[in-house]
Amino acid sequence: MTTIETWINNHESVYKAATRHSFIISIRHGSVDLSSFKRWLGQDYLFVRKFVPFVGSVLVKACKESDDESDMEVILSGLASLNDEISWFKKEAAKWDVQLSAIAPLQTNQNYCRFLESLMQPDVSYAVAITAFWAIEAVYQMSFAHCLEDDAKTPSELREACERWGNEGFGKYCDSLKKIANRCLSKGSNDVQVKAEAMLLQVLELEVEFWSMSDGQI
Ligand code: HMH
Repeated sequence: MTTIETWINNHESVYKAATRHSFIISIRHGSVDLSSFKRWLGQDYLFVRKFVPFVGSVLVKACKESDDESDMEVILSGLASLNDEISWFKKEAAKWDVQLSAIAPLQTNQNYCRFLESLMQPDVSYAVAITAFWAIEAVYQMSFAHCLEDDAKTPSELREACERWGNEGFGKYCDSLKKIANRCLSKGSNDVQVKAEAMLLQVLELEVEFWSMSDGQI
């Protein structure tokens, strides 16, 4: 078993809470409250704007610390898709009459963004940062792919959002990130492994809270 597989098995309940949250299940059932979807849209736009510099910091760490030059292309493709994502959020917000410039980050979103900032510090190793990057992307991939399964009743006007993260190409990209993370972790010291596992748990908890915030539960 890979390091990440072992950790997912060890933390199955929080992994499930993050990837099968009631907000996602409500999209999949077609019962989602549209005000929740709009709240998610506005808050996630703000999150993604903070996620870009974090991914930039992972790219810088890869250039300095990676022993495989192909890592750069994978991370760069992630940045390219974030560029498309920002345009998509703007277009989607216009479609739903959500005024992005008027939105302030809610507390849960602020907490998550502060966590991203802490991971941008130079003393955080590449192995820890790339594991966080994979986890953040993988939660969205797993969640939204669930809304596109054959028996899902996802409303047609929400399918495009689900397809952004639930499509096969995004799945392959997440697999590439996972492979890089596992390679770095297997070469990492015990200290790096302990830090990375704790960080993975924090990501999963923050993702659960982000969904709950979107759903208006907190
Ligand atoms: C909160 N987690 C959150 N927002 C996102 N857009 C992603 C993960 C994946 O990009």
